[in-house]
Amino acid sequence: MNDRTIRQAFQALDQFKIELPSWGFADTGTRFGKFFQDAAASTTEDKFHDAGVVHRLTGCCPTIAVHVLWDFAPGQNPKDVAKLAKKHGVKIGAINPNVFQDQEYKFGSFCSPNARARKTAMDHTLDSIELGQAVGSQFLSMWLADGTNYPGQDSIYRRKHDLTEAFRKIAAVMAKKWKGATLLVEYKPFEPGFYHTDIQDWGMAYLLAKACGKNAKVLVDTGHHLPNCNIEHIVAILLDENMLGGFHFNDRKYADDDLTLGSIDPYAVFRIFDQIHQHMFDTGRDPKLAYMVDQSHNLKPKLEAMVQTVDEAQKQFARAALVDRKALAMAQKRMDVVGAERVLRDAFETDVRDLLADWRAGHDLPMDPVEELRASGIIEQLSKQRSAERKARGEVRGGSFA
Ligand code: AFD
Ligand code: MN
Ligand code: MN
Repeated sequence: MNDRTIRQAFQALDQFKIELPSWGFADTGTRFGKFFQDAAASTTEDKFHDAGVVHRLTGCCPTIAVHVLWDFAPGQNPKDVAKLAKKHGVKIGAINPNVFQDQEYKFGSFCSPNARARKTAMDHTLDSIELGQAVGSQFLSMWLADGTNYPGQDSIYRRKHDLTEAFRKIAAVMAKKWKGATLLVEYKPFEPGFYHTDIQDWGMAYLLAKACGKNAKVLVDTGHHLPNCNIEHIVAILLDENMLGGFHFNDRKYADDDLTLGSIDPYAVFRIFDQIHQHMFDTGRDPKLAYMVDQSHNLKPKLEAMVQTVDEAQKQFARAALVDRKALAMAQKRMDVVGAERVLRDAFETDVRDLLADWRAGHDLPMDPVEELRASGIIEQLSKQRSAERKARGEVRGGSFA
């Protein structure tokens, strides 16, 4: 690695900010049950505290995505929540309305055949826009669980029309009341809908975002793809169309597994970042993507899992910055297939731990944030403190394994 490539990687790391998910710090589980962690966050302030810990360890996580129903108490002044975040060294990032857990959404939210359910979803989302504007957020991140479980259950056409009409209204209200904010349209192939999901893939999300207008873009959740899907191809197409809004980072082996990024396929992560760097090389333009984590764990300690994901994202992003774009273009022009592939593999196989350590040293950050967290005793201290707080609140959770 010569000085020029190291400088290139350092510049890439300087720009690479990763937003943390508030829900990633609290106890969650699978549909088969939750396994509690004593150190897990219970309150919104706990989540902000934990995000602040991750940001201080990594230096690249200044914002936290919030879930409206889980992080704001009814009637609470959103500015007070923003102040609480600031107290812990982070700012509120993307606003996630919740149109999937209320009983009313049994047959869908914006796509429901029940007009009242559609209205409830719209009212909640309009409230979320007010909230986002009040806290100075830049993104409204929409994920719907809408879909059906059986052939014939509902009209796919009617659902598409109602959905498009609703999202156009949301985008129009944002353009008026929340200038500069972006509507992120997230897709997911299945779950909880097991026959069809109304926003099932990148194409449907693209159509919907396009129908909304200039302030809507597609959100790629790296876990929301069917097995063997070529995600970097989708990323390249959306980038080239200026329709990629950002990412939810996690990894998958089978479905929406929400595993830590790169734990299953680090080369896939590298290839996604390679397409972003290639786009910036080709166009000279930074697409200003919203890089966000979306993971939740009950086996790995939550804080460790979050720092691991951020460390992995930085590692792969730095590697992708090392690709010799000129040599790659030359090999592609000569149709030198092995030569082109070797340019990519040279960067992917570069051990960037020392480079990352140097970048971190330059920012007064620990060389290895995961090791620093594990040696710090923070998790043990939080386990004690939060167990005592739960007890004082009379909260009984049926104990926890560790
Ligand atoms: C679930 C959904 C989706 C959404 C996230 C936060 O699958 O990824 O972005 O919850 O609401 O993981
Ligand atoms: Mn997601
Ligand atoms: Mn998901």
